[in-house]
Amino acid sequence: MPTDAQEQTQLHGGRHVARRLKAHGVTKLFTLSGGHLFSVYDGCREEGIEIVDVRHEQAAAFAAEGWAKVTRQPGVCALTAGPGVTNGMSAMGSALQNHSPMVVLGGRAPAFRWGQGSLQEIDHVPFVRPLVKYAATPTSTAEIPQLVDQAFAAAMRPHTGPTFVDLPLDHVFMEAPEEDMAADPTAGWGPTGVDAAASPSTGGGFERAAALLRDAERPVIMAGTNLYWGHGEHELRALAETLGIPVFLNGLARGCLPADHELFFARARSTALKGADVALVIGVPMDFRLGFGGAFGDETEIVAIDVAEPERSHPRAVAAECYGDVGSTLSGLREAVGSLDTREWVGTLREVETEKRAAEEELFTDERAPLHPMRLYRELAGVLDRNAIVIGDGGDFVSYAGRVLDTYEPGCWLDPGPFGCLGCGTGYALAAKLAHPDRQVVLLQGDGAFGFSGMEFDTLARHGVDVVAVMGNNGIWGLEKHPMEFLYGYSVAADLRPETRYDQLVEALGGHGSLVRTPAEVRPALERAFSAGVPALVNVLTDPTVAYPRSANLA
Ligand SMILES: Cc1ncc(C[n+]2csc(CCOP(=O)(O)OP(=O)(O)O)c2C)c(N)n1
Ligand SMILES: [Mg+2]
Repeated sequence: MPTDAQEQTQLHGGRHVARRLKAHGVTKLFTLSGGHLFSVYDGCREEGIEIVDVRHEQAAAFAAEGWAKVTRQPGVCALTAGPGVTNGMSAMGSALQNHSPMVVLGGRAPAFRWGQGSLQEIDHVPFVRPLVKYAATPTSTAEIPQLVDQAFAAAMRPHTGPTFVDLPLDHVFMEAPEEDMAADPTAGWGPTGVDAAASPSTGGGFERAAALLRDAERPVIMAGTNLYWGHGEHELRALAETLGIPVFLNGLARGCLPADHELFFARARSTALKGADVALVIGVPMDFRLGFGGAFGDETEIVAIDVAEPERSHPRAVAAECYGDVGSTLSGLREAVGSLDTREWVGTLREVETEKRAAEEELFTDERAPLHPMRLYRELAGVLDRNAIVIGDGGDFVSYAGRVLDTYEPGCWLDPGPFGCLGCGTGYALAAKLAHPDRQVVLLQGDGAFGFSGMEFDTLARHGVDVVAVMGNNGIWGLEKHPMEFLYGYSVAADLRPETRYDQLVEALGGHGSLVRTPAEVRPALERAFSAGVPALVNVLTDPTVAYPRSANLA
């Protein structure tokens, strides 16, 4: 007679990993091969999870982050032991600061040999721990599923973010019974960034916020990335429309109110934030992007609203704080305040906005060759669909895009975020197009940025991912060269080769490439790229004397 144990199906550790991924709705695993990961691949193959292999682990990890950014679901990558994991660390740092939920699986030397000098042996946990919300190593095959579940739960709990589990070779190749693996995949997590347990629309902070808003004459909303993770866009719009509050957006919140909405503003930002009597600062830290709080007026009363308590203290005093489900905070405020008369305030800001936009017209129609980036973006805007996903990876070239390209839907503007890691773009683009194959995915790349991950055009070509990249090729590290010259009167380590044919590189890797020297050539080149059916690079020579006018660089 067989015993109970003999009747149980035995599955190897990699299969158990894959079964948990599947239980969490994962459909793609971004990776680069390493023997430590073979059983995970075998498990994914059995469970129907697509394996998307790249040319450098940074791209696998940025693809996982990019997947999260465009789906609001956790992205997953598998990085082989030692250098595979270290190569993915920039993306972990990026995801931590962007609050992007992702699960990083690491290969690892077999536990029974730890300390004896196995190939690629190193203890990852101590050095990834500061970059993730959760880092763990199973001590047996049977422990694997539970740790994977915990990694998903931690990634999805507000503040959402990256998590890490490494898989010692012996545990992940050996078997354990199937039934020991029962764990609740949904334990502890709801929709991204929504903490159902926290109800912020009551309590002292909320009452104070409502009272401030009720008396406001010049209110503004400044919203950022956590509004997106917290699924707050509908309530944001309802609040803004009901009370007539002008809205400014940054990070992943771009598109949470369409750029052509009558309450959306961008150019009038400093006038509005400085002049506001009450500012609802939603899902965005007062970091360098908001001048550490100095972007607002000295007298502006700040109401801080977020998906969870902020990770660091505010750099200036705030008048009220509401942490928890953002949607219910915003709907609560709308109901508590009822109505406001902001017509004069909104009218003033609209005048500023219109005037500043009109002043840009000259550069939008600039005929110079090499091109001004603004001229290029005017042409690009003409061929972009409303739901196009635009990804920025570069310096000044991307700063111009952030200023002049409009976003109409959530999850349509991906920049590196405050960690500012060049090279994130190809991974983001790979994931974005795989997640949304029917939409335009446009990667804006500096010529410097291209160098970090240009080989991923091979990845895009092999997987049939027809992203359109548009390069601002100024032959320099523009965002560094101009400030260094300003400070020192000269620059070093700031020049690249002029007119490098990155388009030919992309062609050699199986893509479509074209070189653009004049404004008239832009539109036809873009149209060819969008209809190429393969990944494309439009290599646009841009003017190296153009420096993005910025007030702060490093602090
Ligand atoms: C990984 C990484 N290395 C270096 C930097 C510093 N950095 C920020 S912008 C920039 C220049 C980017 O040059 P390019 O992509 O050509 O864009 P441009 O400014 O010329 O438009 C550099 C080197 C960074 N942000 N990330
Ligand atoms: Mg450049």
